[in-house]
Amino acid sequence: MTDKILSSEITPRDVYFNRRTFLRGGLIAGTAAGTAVLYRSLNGVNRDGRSYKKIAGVVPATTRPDEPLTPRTSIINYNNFYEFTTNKNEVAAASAKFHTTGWTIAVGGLCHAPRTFDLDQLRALAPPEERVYRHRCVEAWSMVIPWVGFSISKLLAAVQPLASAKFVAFETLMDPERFPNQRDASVLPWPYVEGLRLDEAMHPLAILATGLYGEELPPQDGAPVKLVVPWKYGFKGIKSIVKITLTDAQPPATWNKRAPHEYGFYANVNPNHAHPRWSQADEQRIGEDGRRPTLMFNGYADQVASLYQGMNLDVDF
Ligand SMILES: Nc1nc2c(c(=O)[nH]1)N[C@H]1C(S)=C(S)[C@@H](COP(=O)(O)O)O[C@H]1N2
Ligand SMILES: [Mo]
Repeated sequence: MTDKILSSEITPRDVYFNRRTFLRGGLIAGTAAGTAVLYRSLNGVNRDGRSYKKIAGVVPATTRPDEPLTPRTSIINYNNFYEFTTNKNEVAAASAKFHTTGWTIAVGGLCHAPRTFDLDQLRALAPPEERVYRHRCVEAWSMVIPWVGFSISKLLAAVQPLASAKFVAFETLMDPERFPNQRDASVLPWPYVEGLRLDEAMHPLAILATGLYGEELPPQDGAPVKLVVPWKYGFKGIKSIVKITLTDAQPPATWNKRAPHEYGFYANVNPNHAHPRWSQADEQRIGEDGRRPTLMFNGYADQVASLYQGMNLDVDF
């Protein structure tokens, strides 16, 4: 029985980063700089040279996919975080100096008890739980990530949504001093925003993540707090959240606004609904050879399919 052991303790924290994946990710192979970066990655050194605080009292996961964890080194060195850079291999370095001092999250809108949380108050809402989830990027690569976090339902319950609240809007910090690409509106409209229907946000699988591999979230993964909705494409998982608002109308979502025919508001993982420019039928699991089939709702259909009963998933994609 492994019930009492964190998955992050059973699997080596830093295993070899898959070299081919790294190269495929666009690293300039053959250059001195490229070789140095690859060398440090192969040796499992976090490129920002920092170590992260272990989170105390993490409740081990009770269920997890029967698939190997993606090494921590891969999770923290292959990222999408356009506020820093659009190069997945460069986010770790570009975010190394990012700090979260004095961070607050304002929770308001259609609720009885709007409130601004500092990080201690946020963490006090619920015990930290390990949640081992598949992560499926819309670009057709995937990972298995041992997050630490808690159900967003705990946060929403604390502010007491009004009966008129139907959606939840999320917003990333806007600070071009700390997020250099926010000076360039051609990258994306800033700040990054996302949204969920209230019943989706209330689902127990939807979490606010404050850590991974038993440690506080590194900047490149969305420190200090990131949304994780494992049955949806990764872009719904908005990073570095400062604002959460209950609304009665569907809130704007960054990629959906940018290219509505390519990225829907729902963005549920669906192998039968191709992206206009590529198939979603299979995926590259980082660190694995070959491709594996993509699962409906990313493998969480038993838990979440009922949320979408009666909807046409080709229309509301
Ligand atoms: N603020 C913000 N959140 C973001 C993104 C981003 O560019 N900015 N990228 C998204 C995409 S496309 C993915 S796949 C995941 C990646 O999360 P990870 O780097 O922790 O794996 O973050 C999502 N959240
Ligand atoms: Mo993504």
